[in-house]
Amino acid sequence: MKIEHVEVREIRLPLVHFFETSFGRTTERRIVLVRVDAEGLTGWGEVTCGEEPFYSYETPETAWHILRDFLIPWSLGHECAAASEFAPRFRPIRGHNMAKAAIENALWDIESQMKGVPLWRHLGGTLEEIPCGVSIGIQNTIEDLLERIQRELDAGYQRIKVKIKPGWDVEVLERIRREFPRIALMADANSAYTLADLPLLKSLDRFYLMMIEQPLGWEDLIDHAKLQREIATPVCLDESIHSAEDARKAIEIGAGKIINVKLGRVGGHTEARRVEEVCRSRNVPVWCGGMLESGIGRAHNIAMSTLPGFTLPGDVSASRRYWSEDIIDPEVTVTSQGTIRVPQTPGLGYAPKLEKIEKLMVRRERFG
Ligand code: OSB
Ligand code: MG
Repeated sequence: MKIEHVEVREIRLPLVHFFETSFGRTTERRIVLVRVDAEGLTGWGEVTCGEEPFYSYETPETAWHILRDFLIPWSLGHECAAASEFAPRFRPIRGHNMAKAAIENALWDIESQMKGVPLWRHLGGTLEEIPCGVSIGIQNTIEDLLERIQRELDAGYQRIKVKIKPGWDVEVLERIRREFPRIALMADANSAYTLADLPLLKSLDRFYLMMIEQPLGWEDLIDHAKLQREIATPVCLDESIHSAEDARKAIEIGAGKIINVKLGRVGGHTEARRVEEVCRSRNVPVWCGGMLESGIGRAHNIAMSTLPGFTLPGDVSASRRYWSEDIIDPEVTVTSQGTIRVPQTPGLGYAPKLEKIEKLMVRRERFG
């Protein structure tokens, strides 16, 4: 496979409802899309970073820089036998996994088209219907949150994740459990606590959550291991896991019992498959996390979620929860059972709406 052209674009996409985590509120996404041409075919990838360096250090600006000055020059014109061979080529560049993933995932898209199979099958996926949950951000009031939970349950979603932070935790979970005693419920803290909060974190055991996601430091494993020894609720790691090696070490020291896999955070499908393998061989369940992706990133998430280790509902939900109109055709829809049926056509299985992308675009750069 030889990369002939690469095009990087930034689009602005307003969310239908703001999304708030412990690190801030987003109302409009800035999304960098990467289009790769190789072997007469076109593949698409998405940089999944936030607008600000609050989830990780990557931003649309850092991704643009790393793509333009390193990843694209290192890719153009190079011959490689498989999409999976690009990860080693990018290895000397430290970090910047979300920028790397955008190119690599576009190559996986192209490679699956070359083979004439759906991307999910090419990745080794086996599940043709994936279980879906939703991630609900911090709301203005608890009443607003309860109402949103009811709406998502009515739509069929299989589990509810809520965001927590100091001051929006115990009382919120108390109210949710009073209203919805039996639902599959979990909480994501996005690193808002420290071990000094141990008594509070321990007290959350009474809400019998499926898991608590990334309660402690964004790069920490050690304190998460200490915490997991003290609480009954399973710890799920998100921010701290950047590779299969991180996953192995986390499991070895008992830093958590579940891992959230995000394609951007681990650098693309090649490494995501390794994370899945490390976890599956150790009986650690994984699920697919979300980064408020447009349809392109969402389609890649769906493909990854078909790998056999993805046994828990992911944060992969319908396009309409995020956008008045998505940039792919068809949009992602969820069945009344809270599942997504995977596409059966070769490649990504969802076609980018080129005219729509053009309209939303604020900058573009072409290479090669
Ligand atoms: O921690 O999982 C997270 C969104 C942005 C940044 C981090 C996270 C999230 C979500 C949203 O929880 C998941 C989604 O609906 O895409
Ligand atoms: Mg998270």
